[in-house]
Amino acid sequence: MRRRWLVGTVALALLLAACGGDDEGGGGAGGGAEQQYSLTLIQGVKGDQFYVTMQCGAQEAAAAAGATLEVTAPDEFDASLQTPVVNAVVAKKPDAILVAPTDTQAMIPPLTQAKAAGIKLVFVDTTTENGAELAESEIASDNEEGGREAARSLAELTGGKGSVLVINVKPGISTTDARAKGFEEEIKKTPGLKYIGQEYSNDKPETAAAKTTAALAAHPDLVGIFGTNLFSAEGAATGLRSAGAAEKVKIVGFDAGPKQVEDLEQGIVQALIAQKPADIGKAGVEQAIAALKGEPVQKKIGTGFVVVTKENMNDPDVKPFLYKSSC
Ligand code: T6T
Repeated sequence: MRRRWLVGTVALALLLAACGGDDEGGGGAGGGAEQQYSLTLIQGVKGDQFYVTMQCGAQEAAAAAGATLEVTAPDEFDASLQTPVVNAVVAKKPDAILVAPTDTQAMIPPLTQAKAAGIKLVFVDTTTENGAELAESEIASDNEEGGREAARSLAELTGGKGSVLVINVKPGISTTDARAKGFEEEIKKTPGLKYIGQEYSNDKPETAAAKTTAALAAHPDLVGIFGTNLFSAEGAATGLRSAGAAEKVKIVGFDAGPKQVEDLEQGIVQALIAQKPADIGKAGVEQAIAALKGEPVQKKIGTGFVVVTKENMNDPDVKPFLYKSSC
C-alpha cells in the first residue's frame, strides 16, 4: 500500500514537472523549457481594421514567444459592451490581458478587478485615467502630435483660409481626445482658419456622414475637416461625396483602413495619419511576457505614425503601414 502511494507521488511529481506545474503557475513546459503563457487581446471594437492589424502583430509576437493568444472584442466601441467582455476573459484567468480600454473612466472598475485577480495588464492604443497604476505597460501612438500633424496638413491644403471642423468619436477616449486637443492647439497658429469645433460620430460612419452634410449646409465657408479615427474619417468622406463638395473641402483623416485608402486614391481625402498598430500589438505581447517573467518592462512606449498621401501611398516604405482586413 505504502509502495503504491510512493509510486503515485513520484508519478504526480513527474507529471507536474512536465506540465510546468510549479509555484509560478501559468502552465507550460518546465524542466528548463520556456513557459507557455496564455494571453488575451481585448480590442476596442470588432471589425475595425486598426485592431485587426494590431491583432496580426500580436499574433506574430505570441507565436515567436511560444505563447497562446486569444482575441475578443465588443460589438461597439462602448464601455458598457466592453465591460462584460473583460469580465468573461477574467473568469478564464489568462496570464495576461492586452486591452484597449474604450473609456478613460468607465473601464477602471472591470480592469481593477482583472488586476486584483492576479492578471497582468498591458494597455494597447487607449488607456484609462489611472493607466500608469493599472497597466504594466502602456503602448500607443503619440496621439496629440498626430492631431498637430493633421492641423499642419489641413492648414497647408486649404491655403489657410475658411472654417475647419473636427469629426471626433465621443468624449472620454484617451486617443481621440488627445488628437482633437493637438489639432485644436495647432490650428490656432493659422489665423485665417476658423475652428468651428467638434461633432461626434459615436464611431459610426453614417453619423459622421450626416454630421458632415449638416456642417456643409450650416457653414458655407467650410474648407477642411479632420476625422479623428477610421470611421469618423470614412463617414466624412462619404458625406462630402454625397454633397458633391469634394472640390471645395479637404479632409485629413486619422488611420489608414482600406476604404480610407480608396478615398485617398479618389481624391476625396488628401492625407491620412497612419498609425503603426502591428507594432503596438507586437510590443504589447513582448511587454506582457516580460512582466510575467519578472523582467524589466517599459512603462510607456510611443509608436510613430506615417503621413500617407496619394503621391506616396505606393512607396515601399509607406505601403506596409496601410491597414489589413485580415492577417
Ligand atoms: O484610431 C483607432 C484607435 O487608435 C482609436 O483609439 C479608436 O479608433 C481606431 O480604432 C480607428 O477606428
